[in-house]
Amino acid sequence: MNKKIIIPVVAIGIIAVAAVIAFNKTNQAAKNGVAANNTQNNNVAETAEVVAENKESAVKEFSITSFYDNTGIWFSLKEIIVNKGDIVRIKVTNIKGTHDFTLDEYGIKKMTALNEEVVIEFTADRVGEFIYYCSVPGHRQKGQWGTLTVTE
Ligand SMILES: [Cu+2]
Repeated sequence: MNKKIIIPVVAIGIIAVAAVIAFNKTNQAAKNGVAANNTQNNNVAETAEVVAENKESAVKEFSITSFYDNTGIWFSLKEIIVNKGDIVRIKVTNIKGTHDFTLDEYGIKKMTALNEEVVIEFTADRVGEFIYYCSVPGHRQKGQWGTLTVTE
């Protein structure tokens, strides 16, 4: 090859490489831009959802007594049903014996001293059926438990 041909070929090669690099950079920037926009939109959507949930969440209050009789050991309330997101307030009064209130899935375990109202409060953020019970040995087996149902 003579020099007259080689120089233009090299020049075209350099221009081609430069064009590819420039195109890739532009493309990457565009992709990043789209990703950033998506993230932003997701955040806006999540915020709106939380506001909507807060508006719906209600305080659901229940009163329970703990006691024993000649048939067993009991919570006076065997079933609690709430909606997801509700604030659940359970007032437990132990009127006979030694008891606590335990709800493992929500990390709750509270002693209930005799004749004192103990207030247990939590947000029902987990859907499902959960057993609340007294963890004093033998009490759950003798009947001191109930079902918390959290529906979607
Ligand atoms: Cu008990």
